[in-house]
Amino acid sequence: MKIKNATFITSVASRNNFYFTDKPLIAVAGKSNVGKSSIINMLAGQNKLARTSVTPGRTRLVNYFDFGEFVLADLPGYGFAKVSKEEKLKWAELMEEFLRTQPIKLVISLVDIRHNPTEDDKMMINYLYHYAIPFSIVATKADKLSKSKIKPQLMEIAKDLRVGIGDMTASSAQTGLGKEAILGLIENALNSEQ
Ligand SMILES: Nc1nc2c(ncn2[C@@H]2O[C@H](COP(=O)(O)OP(=O)(O)O)[C@@H](O)[C@H]2O)c(=O)[nH]1
Ligand SMILES: [Mg+2]
Repeated sequence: MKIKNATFITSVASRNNFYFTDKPLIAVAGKSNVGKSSIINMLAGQNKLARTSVTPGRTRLVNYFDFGEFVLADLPGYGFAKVSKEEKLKWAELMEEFLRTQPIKLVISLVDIRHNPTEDDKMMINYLYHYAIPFSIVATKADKLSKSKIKPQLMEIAKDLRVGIGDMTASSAQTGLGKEAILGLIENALNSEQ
């Protein structure tokens, strides 16, 4: 699948304003700073479509992008240490409502390939199981590991998350590793009956 001209649609802060579209919906989830914006830019073949930041953002927004054949939702990041209990609750409410009500074809769930999944990562996967939403795990920042470490680390993460190795893809927004594989996952999801 080729992405021609992806564009930003809107940012949404409340479950009352989720964006409705006739196009299939793909979502990207993961903790703050894991590389959600970077992977969206990689898939789009653009540098600045989604903002990327060195300092993790606090904003709890769903950002929507039009990718032509589908709409991609960038979900608010989790696991940011400095947020208040209230903000965490707000995040959970927004996320649960999104996963429960939105017609999602696939969630691309990002984890950092260098680390074992956090409790928040596990909670995210539990949400996806709970709502029976198809998902695939993408392990980001693979350029930070030597090539020989990539496969063992993918297996380690798969074990921790209790998923099969076939549900894991390594990626790097720096080298473009994983781009075609992720577009393939999306294409399969768009072609599935669900
Ligand atoms: N080396 C490397 N750095 C990355 C990669 N993806 C993201 N980053 C960096 O990680 C930081 C957070 O990325 P961002 O896309 O903003 O994460 P988000 O908070 O999940 O949207 C930025 O400094 C990025 O440049 C990657 O594949 N490799
Ligand atoms: Mg981001």
